[in-house]
Amino acid sequence: MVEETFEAPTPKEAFALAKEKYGRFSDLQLLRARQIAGRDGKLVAEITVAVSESDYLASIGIDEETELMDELAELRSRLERMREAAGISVPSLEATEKAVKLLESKGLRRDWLLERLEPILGSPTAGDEKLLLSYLLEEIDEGLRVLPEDLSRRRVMMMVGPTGVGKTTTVAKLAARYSYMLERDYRVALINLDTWRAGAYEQLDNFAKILHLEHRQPESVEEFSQVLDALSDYDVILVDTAGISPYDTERLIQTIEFLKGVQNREISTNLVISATAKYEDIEEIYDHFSFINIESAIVTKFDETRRVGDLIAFLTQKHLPVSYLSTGQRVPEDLLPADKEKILEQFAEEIDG
Ligand SMILES: Nc1nc2c(ncn2[C@@H]2O[C@H](COP(=O)(O)OP(=O)(O)O)[C@@H](O)[C@H]2O)c(=O)[nH]1
Ligand SMILES: [Mg+2]
Repeated sequence: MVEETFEAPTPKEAFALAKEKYGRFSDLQLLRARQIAGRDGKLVAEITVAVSESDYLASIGIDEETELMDELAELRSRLERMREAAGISVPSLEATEKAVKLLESKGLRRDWLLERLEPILGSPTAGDEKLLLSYLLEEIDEGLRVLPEDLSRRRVMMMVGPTGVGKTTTVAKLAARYSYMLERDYRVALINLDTWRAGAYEQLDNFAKILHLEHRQPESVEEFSQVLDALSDYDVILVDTAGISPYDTERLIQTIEFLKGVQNREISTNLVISATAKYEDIEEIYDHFSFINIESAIVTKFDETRRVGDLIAFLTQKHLPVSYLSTGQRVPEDLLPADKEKILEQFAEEIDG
């Protein structure tokens, strides 16, 4: 079977594209459907179908014989390229392999590394492990993005992410930061959408009382809209949500409903992820939230690990900017606006050590 993915503004249109291409074939199978945020931030629906190899070839106007010939020609040219490479740059490939292995062992992804290395293979840099590493560090530097703090317009900021990652703590830190730690005091209000966990409201409410912050807990989408309207004078509204594990569809759907049901305000969503998480886990969480347009990542528990390769791999691979780093449990001190240097320095140290 051959898998093929179709993209369109809606799942229906994406499926129509697949049917248009393979409709005359009987064994079109729908494998997956999901919505993803495109690079421009717009939502795109993605549908993956499976068709038999012969249908696939027929759909692109190739019968099996021509395909075989093409494959042979491709093999031949690949062999020639390999022979060429073997003649001149066997040692340089060794250095490349070493550098890739080292960075891979620190959490970076092989695919990503090889993609970065492709343009310089065969150059003198590729023959020197040290040069290669500094080249790759620069690539990481370029790939990492930071979303600068911007309070110049009124904002509603929602935290989403798994349970225990530090969403509520981050809301409290940000509330303190915005209301009295910057050059200007901003008017901050809090909204709790975590109606699942007993005590979720109280956890934040104690803090809200100390800082004299408005704190609401709407029970429905309509009420959420009304609360946002009522709080429209506030500079920043911070929204805390229930922790959602990848297996928790019910909560996810409710959070999405809250988010999509609101028409009166733009809400920026921040995915809160732990620096201690493994690449696959972060990716699973990210995919899980693919129905939501994520504006930035807030990285917590930066103090709990020296190993930041998985985090870097995830952020660069998904082109997701970081907005804040949380570096401990203390509220409000342990929070910094995201800083590329800090992440890179830690990574460089790890490579040296
Ligand atoms: N070491 C460390 N602990 C943190 C950090 N952020 C949050 N925590 C702790 O993680 C635990 C869960 O935090 P909480 O905000 O309730 O997570 P939530 O379930 O996502 O709301 C608490 O014990 C926090 O003190 C951090 O940056 N570093
Ligand atoms: Mg919480």
